Amino acid sequence: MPPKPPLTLVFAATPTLGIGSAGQLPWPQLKQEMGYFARVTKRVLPSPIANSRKKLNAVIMGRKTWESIPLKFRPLKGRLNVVITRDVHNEKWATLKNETEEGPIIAPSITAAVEALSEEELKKRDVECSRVFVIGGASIYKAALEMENTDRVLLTKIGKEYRCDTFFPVDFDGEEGRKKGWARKSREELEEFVGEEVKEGGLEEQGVPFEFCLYEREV
Ligand code: FOL
Repeated sequence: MPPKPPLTLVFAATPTLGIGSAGQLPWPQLKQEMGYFARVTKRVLPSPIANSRKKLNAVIMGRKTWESIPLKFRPLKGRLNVVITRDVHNEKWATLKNETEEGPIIAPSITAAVEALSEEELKKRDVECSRVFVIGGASIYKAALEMENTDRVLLTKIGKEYRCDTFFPVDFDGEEGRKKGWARKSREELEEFVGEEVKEGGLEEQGVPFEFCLYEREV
Protein backbone atom coordinates (compact mmCIF):
# COMPACT_ATOMS: atom_id res chain seq x y z
CA MET A 1 0.00 0.00 0.00
CA PRO A 2 1.42 3.40 -0.92
CA PRO A 3 1.64 5.96 1.92
CA LYS A 4 -1.46 7.75 0.62
CA PRO A 5 -3.73 5.24 -1.13
CA PRO A 6 -6.84 6.65 -2.83
CA LEU A 7 -9.86 6.57 -0.51
CA THR A 8 -13.46 5.89 -1.58
CA LEU A 9 -16.30 6.98 0.68
CA VAL A 10 -19.32 4.66 0.71
CA PHE A 11 -22.66 5.75 2.12
CA ALA A 12 -26.39 5.75 1.62
CA ALA A 13 -28.42 8.88 2.35
CA THR A 14 -31.93 10.31 2.23
CA PRO A 15 -32.73 13.36 0.01
CA THR A 16 -31.68 15.66 2.92
CA LEU A 17 -28.46 13.62 3.38
CA GLY A 18 -29.63 11.80 6.48
CA ILE A 19 -27.42 8.78 7.16
CA GLY A 20 -28.27 7.66 10.69
CA SER A 21 -30.84 7.65 13.46
CA ALA A 22 -30.22 6.54 17.05
CA GLY A 23 -27.04 4.71 16.09
CA GLN A 24 -28.64 2.75 13.25
CA LEU A 25 -29.54 3.17 9.61
CA PRO A 26 -32.72 5.31 9.33
CA TRP A 27 -34.57 3.10 6.82
CA PRO A 28 -36.03 -0.40 7.06
CA GLN A 29 -33.62 -3.18 6.07
CA LEU A 30 -32.91 -2.94 2.32
CA LYS A 31 -31.41 -6.32 1.41
CA GLN A 32 -30.36 -5.39 -2.12
CA GLU A 33 -28.79 -2.13 -0.99
CA MET A 34 -26.84 -3.85 1.79
CA GLY A 35 -25.94 -6.63 -0.63
CA TYR A 36 -24.48 -4.05 -3.03
CA PHE A 37 -22.48 -2.51 -0.14
CA ALA A 38 -21.11 -5.93 0.83
CA ARG A 39 -20.24 -7.03 -2.75
CA VAL A 40 -18.65 -3.74 -3.75
CA THR A 41 -16.53 -3.38 -0.61
CA LYS A 42 -15.42 -7.03 -0.90
CA ARG A 43 -14.75 -7.22 -4.62
CA VAL A 44 -11.08 -7.15 -5.61
CA LEU A 45 -10.79 -6.37 -9.31
CA PRO A 46 -8.25 -8.39 -11.25
CA SER A 47 -4.93 -6.64 -11.59
CA PRO A 48 -2.23 -7.46 -14.14
CA ILE A 49 0.53 -7.48 -11.51
CA ALA A 50 -0.70 -10.22 -9.21
CA ASN A 51 1.47 -12.04 -6.69
CA SER A 52 0.66 -14.90 -4.35
CA ARG A 53 -0.45 -13.03 -1.20
CA LYS A 54 -4.21 -12.89 -0.63
CA LYS A 55 -5.71 -9.55 -1.66
CA LEU A 56 -8.36 -7.84 0.46
CA ASN A 57 -9.99 -4.43 0.40
CA ALA A 58 -10.01 -2.40 3.62
CA VAL A 59 -13.00 -0.76 5.31
CA ILE A 60 -12.22 2.13 7.66
CA MET A 61 -14.94 3.10 10.13
CA GLY A 62 -15.52 5.00 13.36
CA ARG A 63 -16.19 3.25 16.66
CA LYS A 64 -19.95 3.97 16.60
CA THR A 65 -20.29 2.53 13.09
CA TRP A 66 -18.42 -0.59 14.27
CA GLU A 67 -20.88 -0.90 17.16
CA SER A 68 -23.85 -0.46 14.79
CA ILE A 69 -22.89 -3.55 12.79
CA PRO A 70 -24.66 -6.68 14.07
CA LEU A 71 -22.24 -8.89 16.09
CA LYS A 72 -22.63 -11.75 13.64
CA PHE A 73 -21.47 -9.54 10.75
CA ARG A 74 -18.43 -7.92 12.37
CA PRO A 75 -15.62 -7.79 11.55
CA LEU A 76 -17.07 -7.39 8.04
CA LYS A 77 -16.07 -10.63 6.35
CA GLY A 78 -13.55 -10.77 3.54
CA ARG A 79 -12.32 -7.24 4.24
CA LEU A 80 -9.60 -5.73 6.41
CA ASN A 81 -11.49 -3.85 9.13
CA VAL A 82 -9.95 -0.70 10.63
CA VAL A 83 -11.76 0.94 13.57
CA ILE A 84 -11.02 4.51 14.65
CA THR A 85 -11.26 5.30 18.36
CA ARG A 86 -9.41 7.77 20.61
CA ASP A 87 -9.49 5.03 23.23
CA VAL A 88 -7.18 2.53 21.52
CA HIS A 89 -6.05 1.07 24.85
CA ASN A 90 -9.52 0.21 26.13
CA GLU A 91 -9.63 -3.46 27.11
CA LYS A 92 -12.66 -4.10 24.91
CA TRP A 93 -10.41 -3.95 21.82
CA ALA A 94 -7.88 -6.35 23.31
CA THR A 95 -10.45 -9.14 23.25
CA LEU A 96 -10.92 -8.81 19.49
CA LYS A 97 -7.68 -10.60 18.63
CA ASN A 98 -5.90 -7.87 16.79
CA GLU A 99 -3.52 -9.86 14.73
CA THR A 100 -5.61 -12.48 13.04
CA GLU A 101 -6.28 -12.04 9.36
CA GLU A 102 -9.60 -10.28 9.66
CA GLY A 103 -9.79 -9.04 13.28
CA PRO A 104 -10.05 -5.24 13.36
CA ILE A 105 -7.00 -2.99 13.32
CA ILE A 106 -7.50 -0.24 15.93
CA ALA A 107 -6.24 3.28 15.15
CA PRO A 108 -6.60 6.68 16.88
CA SER A 109 -7.31 8.80 13.74
CA ILE A 110 -8.08 8.43 10.06
CA THR A 111 -4.50 9.22 9.10
CA ALA A 112 -3.29 6.57 11.56
CA ALA A 113 -5.90 4.18 10.11
CA VAL A 114 -4.48 4.62 6.61
CA GLU A 115 -0.93 4.29 7.91
CA ALA A 116 -1.92 1.07 9.68
CA LEU A 117 -2.49 -0.44 6.23
CA SER A 118 1.27 -0.38 5.83
CA GLU A 119 3.36 -3.19 4.48
CA GLU A 120 4.41 -4.19 8.00
CA GLU A 121 0.89 -4.64 9.39
CA LEU A 122 -0.26 -6.49 6.27
CA LYS A 123 2.71 -8.85 6.30
CA LYS A 124 1.74 -9.99 9.82
CA ARG A 125 -1.65 -10.96 8.44
CA ASP A 126 -0.18 -12.35 5.22
CA VAL A 127 -2.45 -10.20 3.04
CA GLU A 128 -2.20 -7.40 0.53
CA CYS A 129 -4.53 -4.42 0.51
CA SER A 130 -6.34 -3.49 -2.68
CA ARG A 131 -8.96 -0.73 -2.36
CA VAL A 132 -9.57 1.36 0.77
CA PHE A 133 -13.17 2.30 1.61
CA VAL A 134 -14.33 4.73 4.31
CA ILE A 135 -17.71 3.54 5.63
CA GLY A 136 -18.62 6.19 8.22
CA GLY A 137 -19.93 7.74 10.29
CA ALA A 138 -20.38 11.48 9.84
CA SER A 139 -17.21 12.63 11.64
CA ILE A 140 -15.08 10.05 9.82
CA TYR A 141 -16.53 11.06 6.44
CA LYS A 142 -15.82 14.71 7.29
CA ALA A 143 -12.19 13.97 8.17
CA ALA A 144 -11.77 11.82 5.02
CA LEU A 145 -13.15 14.60 2.80
CA GLU A 146 -10.36 16.85 4.06
CA MET A 147 -7.72 14.40 2.84
CA GLU A 148 -6.32 15.07 -0.64
CA ASN A 149 -6.24 11.36 -1.49
CA THR A 150 -10.05 11.02 -1.14
CA ASP A 151 -11.09 10.98 -4.78
CA ARG A 152 -14.28 8.88 -5.05
CA VAL A 153 -17.69 8.57 -3.45
CA LEU A 154 -20.16 5.73 -3.85
CA LEU A 155 -23.48 7.22 -2.82
CA THR A 156 -26.77 5.40 -2.70
CA LYS A 157 -29.52 7.99 -2.99
CA ILE A 158 -32.47 6.78 -0.90
CA GLY A 159 -35.56 8.29 -2.51
CA LYS A 160 -37.59 8.67 0.65
CA GLU A 161 -37.23 10.82 3.75
CA TYR A 162 -36.74 9.36 7.24
CA ARG A 163 -36.19 11.02 10.62
CA CYS A 164 -32.41 11.26 11.05
CA ASP A 165 -30.05 12.58 13.72
CA THR A 166 -26.85 12.15 11.67
CA PHE A 167 -26.16 13.76 8.30
CA PHE A 168 -23.50 13.51 5.62
CA PRO A 169 -21.41 16.73 5.75
CA VAL A 170 -21.34 17.69 2.02
CA ASP A 171 -23.98 17.85 -0.72
CA PHE A 172 -22.13 16.69 -3.85
CA ASP A 173 -24.93 17.96 -6.14
CA GLY A 174 -24.91 21.44 -4.57
CA GLU A 175 -22.61 24.41 -4.99
CA GLU A 176 -20.21 23.31 -2.24
CA GLY A 177 -19.61 19.95 -3.87
CA ARG A 178 -18.98 21.49 -7.30
CA LYS A 179 -16.66 24.14 -5.88
CA LYS A 180 -14.59 21.40 -4.30
CA GLY A 181 -14.26 19.66 -7.67
CA TRP A 182 -16.79 16.84 -7.18
CA ALA A 183 -18.71 15.69 -10.25
CA ARG A 184 -21.18 12.86 -10.83
CA LYS A 185 -20.00 10.13 -13.20
CA SER A 186 -22.06 8.07 -15.64
CA ARG A 187 -23.68 4.72 -14.90
CA GLU A 188 -21.12 3.10 -17.21
CA GLU A 189 -18.23 4.58 -15.22
CA LEU A 190 -19.87 3.38 -11.99
CA GLU A 191 -20.23 -0.15 -13.43
CA GLU A 192 -16.58 -0.17 -14.41
CA PHE A 193 -15.46 0.93 -10.94
CA VAL A 194 -17.67 -1.46 -8.95
CA GLY A 195 -17.22 -4.36 -11.36
CA GLU A 196 -20.91 -5.18 -11.76
CA GLU A 197 -23.98 -4.15 -13.68
CA VAL A 198 -26.01 -1.27 -12.23
CA LYS A 199 -29.72 -1.03 -13.13
CA GLU A 200 -30.72 2.06 -15.04
CA GLY A 201 -33.27 4.12 -13.10
CA GLY A 202 -32.46 2.51 -9.76
CA LEU A 203 -34.17 -0.14 -7.66
CA GLU A 204 -37.05 -0.33 -5.20
CA GLU A 205 -37.43 -2.46 -2.11
CA GLN A 206 -40.23 -2.32 0.47
CA GLY A 207 -41.64 0.72 -1.32
CA VAL A 208 -38.32 2.53 -0.93
CA PRO A 209 -36.70 3.66 -4.21
CA PHE A 210 -32.92 3.99 -4.33
CA GLU A 211 -30.20 4.63 -6.88
CA PHE A 212 -26.49 3.84 -6.90
CA CYS A 213 -24.25 6.79 -7.85
CA LEU A 214 -20.55 7.54 -8.31
CA TYR A 215 -18.85 10.90 -7.79
CA GLU A 216 -15.23 11.72 -8.47
CA ARG A 217 -13.04 14.61 -7.48
CA GLU A 218 -10.75 16.03 -10.13
CA VAL A 219 -7.21 16.58 -8.90
N1 FOL B 1 -23.16 2.31 2.41
C1 FOL B 1 -24.28 1.90 1.79
N2 FOL B 1 -24.40 2.05 0.48
N3 FOL B 1 -25.26 1.31 2.48
C2 FOL B 1 -25.16 1.09 3.81
O1 FOL B 1 -26.09 0.54 4.41
C3 FOL B 1 -24.00 1.53 4.50
N4 FOL B 1 -23.85 1.31 5.85
C4 FOL B 1 -22.73 1.73 6.43
C5 FOL B 1 -21.74 2.37 5.67
N5 FOL B 1 -21.88 2.57 4.37
C6 FOL B 1 -23.00 2.14 3.76
C7 FOL B 1 -22.51 1.52 7.88
N6 FOL B 1 -23.44 0.60 8.49
C8 FOL B 1 -23.40 -3.53 7.92
C9 FOL B 1 -24.29 -2.96 8.80
C10 FOL B 1 -24.28 -1.58 8.98
C11 FOL B 1 -23.38 -0.77 8.28
C12 FOL B 1 -22.51 -1.36 7.38
C13 FOL B 1 -22.52 -2.73 7.20
C14 FOL B 1 -23.41 -5.00 7.70
O2 FOL B 1 -23.90 -5.74 8.51
N7 FOL B 1 -22.86 -5.46 6.57
C15 FOL B 1 -22.76 -6.86 6.17
C16 FOL B 1 -23.96 -7.22 5.32
C17 FOL B 1 -24.69 -8.32 5.89
C18 FOL B 1 -25.97 -8.58 5.06
O3 FOL B 1 -25.84 -9.12 3.95
O4 FOL B 1 -27.04 -8.22 5.52
C19 FOL B 1 -21.54 -6.99 5.25
O5 FOL B 1 -21.03 -8.12 5.15
O6 FOL B 1 -21.13 -5.99 4.64
